[in-house]
Amino acid sequence: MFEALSDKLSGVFDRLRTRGRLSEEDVSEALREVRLALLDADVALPVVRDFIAKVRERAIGAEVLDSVTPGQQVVKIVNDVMIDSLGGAGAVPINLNAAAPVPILMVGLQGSGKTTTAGKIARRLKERERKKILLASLDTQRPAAQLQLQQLAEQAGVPSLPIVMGQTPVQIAQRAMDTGRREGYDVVILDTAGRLSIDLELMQEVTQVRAATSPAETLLVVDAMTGQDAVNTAKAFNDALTITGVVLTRMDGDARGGAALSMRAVTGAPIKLIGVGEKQDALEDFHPERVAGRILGMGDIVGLVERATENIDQEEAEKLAQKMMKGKFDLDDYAQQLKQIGKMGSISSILGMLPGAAKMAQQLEGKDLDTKIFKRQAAIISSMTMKERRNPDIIKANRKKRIAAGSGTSVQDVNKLLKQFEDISTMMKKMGKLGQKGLMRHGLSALMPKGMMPQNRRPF
Ligand SMILES: Nc1nc2c(ncn2[C@@H]2O[C@H](COP(=O)(O)OP(=O)(O)OP(=O)(O)O)[C@@H](O)[C@H]2O)c(=O)[nH]1
Ligand SMILES: [Mg+2]
Repeated sequence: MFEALSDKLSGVFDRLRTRGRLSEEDVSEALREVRLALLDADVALPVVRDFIAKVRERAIGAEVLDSVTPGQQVVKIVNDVMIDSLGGAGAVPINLNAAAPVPILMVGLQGSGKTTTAGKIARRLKERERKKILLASLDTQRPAAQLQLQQLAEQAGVPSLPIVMGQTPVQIAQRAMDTGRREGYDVVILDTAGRLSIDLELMQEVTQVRAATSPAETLLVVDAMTGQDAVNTAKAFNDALTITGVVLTRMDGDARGGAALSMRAVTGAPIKLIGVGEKQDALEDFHPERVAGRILGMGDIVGLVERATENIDQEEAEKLAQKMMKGKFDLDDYAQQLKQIGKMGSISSILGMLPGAAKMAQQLEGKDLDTKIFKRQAAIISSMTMKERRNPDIIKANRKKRIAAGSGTSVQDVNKLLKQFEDISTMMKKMGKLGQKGLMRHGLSALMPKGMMPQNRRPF
């Protein structure tokens, strides 16, 4: 996500930060580069102009240029302006404030990801909010479309409206709402047919469905990979039917970021969710401040902690935190940690969320390095006796040879693991001294990805 843009901007910022003093000229030069980077990322021209003007206005002020760290200040201003263009602080949740069954209408061009997203939202509302969801396909364009939604509904574990051939989209929508009322559903998600381009017929169909159901949300689904086109599509849809929110799909691809950065300014509608893969759990809230952090290479620490908390056993994490604080962390605990990391997903995706680590993540990408290292390390530890795990100091040459043979690795690998473990232990003792607050302040960045997990609490 946003790698190219992030790379370019971090180059500009590195240069800014390392300068002691900044002149107006320096700032202008940096802004020229920011401008080019944004244009390259396919951000709409008026949005770029506005962006640069805002940053310039705030950055040229005497307080910034005369401050001790002008470079940092300028970076912060860019960060603030970027959060604004992405829609301001905080994610905007799906609006369910209406009488049940709450209708949610999915609209968008062909292949943008409406049906997939309908399934993802159904699953999320069911699992996270314990809502009773009904999925209904109003797609009479493609013969298999209604079956596709039925299958997705099965995967999500939610019911779908029985298929009745020959009904019009409006008739299906009405039947869905009737069923929803009669059977006590909380939410009815209406998936419409896409068209290759925005045409009168599509707009009429959607307008009629909307009149018949008064949805609480009209969610426009657009493909982030289409860049400027995504924004133009959104504008056209919004002009014709006033959308209430945008879902940007395929953010897992190499979308350049332009769509995300222009969407709010051009349509006025908030990006509510992003699709980051084909699987049903590949749906994330859109947090402008976190996305800005990722783009500017400052990392998405909160996202990382959330990912960790979703995947890590609460009790395990508590126990571990205790041990850490007391400096009693042994190789057996380390092996547990390796398992937890495995659950969190690939290391490159975790690295991508860490400040300054985006580049490293890219280098790792595709090298299949990810979990192999951890599996190997786990194998090494499992070849140790309990005594060795508790007191790694006793592991000398002979034991190393035995462990390497037992785990199908080399003595060098064993050494590497022991060294890494020692580093972690040293660091943890330091952290223990700093206490829990220090741990959070100094960041997970110091701990990850060597094998430590954050505690199961939000740092903020
Ligand atoms: N990588 C990736 N693929 C996605 C994402 N969202 C959807 N897709 C894929 O995009 C393709 C089209 O998705 P659909 O949900 O069928 O699109 P649609 O808008 O319903 O298409 P029509 O009903 O034909 O208009 C499918 O292969 C999906 O798996 C995403 O966030 N990331
Ligand atoms: Mg569809």
